[in-house]
Amino acid sequence: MTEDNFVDYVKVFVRSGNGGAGSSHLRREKFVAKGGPDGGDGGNGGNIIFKTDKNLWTLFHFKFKKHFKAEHGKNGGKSRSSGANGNDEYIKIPIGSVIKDTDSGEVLFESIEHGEEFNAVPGGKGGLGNWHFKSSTNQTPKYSQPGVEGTEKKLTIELKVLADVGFVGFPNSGKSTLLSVLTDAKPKIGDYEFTTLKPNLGIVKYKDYNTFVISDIPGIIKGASKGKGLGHHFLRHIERNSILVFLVSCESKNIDRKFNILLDELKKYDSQLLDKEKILAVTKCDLIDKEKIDDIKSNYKLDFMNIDVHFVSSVTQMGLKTLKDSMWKKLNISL
Ligand SMILES: Nc1nc2c(ncn2[C@@H]2O[C@H](COP(=O)(O)OP(=O)(O)OP(=O)(O)O)[C@@H](O)[C@H]2O)c(=O)[nH]1
Ligand SMILES: [Mg+2]
Repeated sequence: MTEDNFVDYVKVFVRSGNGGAGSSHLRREKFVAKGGPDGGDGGNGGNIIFKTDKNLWTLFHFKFKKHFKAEHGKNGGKSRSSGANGNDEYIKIPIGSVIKDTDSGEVLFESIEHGEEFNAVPGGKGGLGNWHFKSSTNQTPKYSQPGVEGTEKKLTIELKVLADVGFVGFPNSGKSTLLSVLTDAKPKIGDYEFTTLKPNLGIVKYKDYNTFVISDIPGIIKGASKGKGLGHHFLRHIERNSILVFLVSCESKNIDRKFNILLDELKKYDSQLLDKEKILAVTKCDLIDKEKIDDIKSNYKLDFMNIDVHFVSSVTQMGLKTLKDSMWKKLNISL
């Protein structure tokens, strides 16, 4: 998936169908002296229905269509014939979409499973035909109800990536490179900060038949939770990850401190993120020798947090097998 195709935020305009009007028809037949009221009911307007589809991965399809209208209900007819209901308008969304009312910000729906439906805007009800209003005092009512108008809404759709494992790290820490060696993904890699501007997803094949999904998000820096760098906009993508892998480059002077900054930024965004299973990967270890690795090991003070620490290199593949084992094990604990 190229970055340009990764659309994770859209605003759409939707309108449900108007209800059809009830009919105020009076029966007129040759041999019936006083034909009674026989106007049928109007049909209901079509609904705006969102449907979750596991074959969609992004909101890219909204790039070209942002206005959706459901069909109006048909008017009622004579002989109590009801007007047809308007067709519903179905809008497909990927799993992990959150639909909000744009004006109030209220969350209306979160899509979790394939096939789920959400009626975001019900169609207007059809009006009743005149025969409903017949009474002892009014045998031939000419009154029938008009249909209720459809409703217009502005909705915002946000996509939270539903990957099993989320990569979290400073810019340039090697997240995208690691994604590219562990999975089939081909993200952009660069020797500069903020190479990744949109999340990337990749699928890991584990021991013959198992698979899991990793998401790589843009780098996080101190102050990200206050909007620094690319800000915290992307942190919502890791809300749904089962486990988090933190990446810190072995070139960092103080690995614990860097790790703690990352934890702190996450905590400021949403403290629940820290309840997830965590792994620390010290990256680019091909750049240092074994002595330096031992030195780092004896200096860091992470043991008390019960964190699995892995020394890895995407270049030499060092530590990647045990990192995969650890991700798989933690995924299966947290499921
Ligand atoms: N020597 C060495 N270099 C690496 C390794 N992994 C990544 N790099 C280099 O580090 C730089 C940054 O790599 P990226 O994978 O783009 O880093 P990132 O964390 O995705 O960066 P952002 O997208 O900017 O947040 C690139 O020049 C990579 O070639 C590694 O294992 N060893
Ligand atoms: Mg990157």
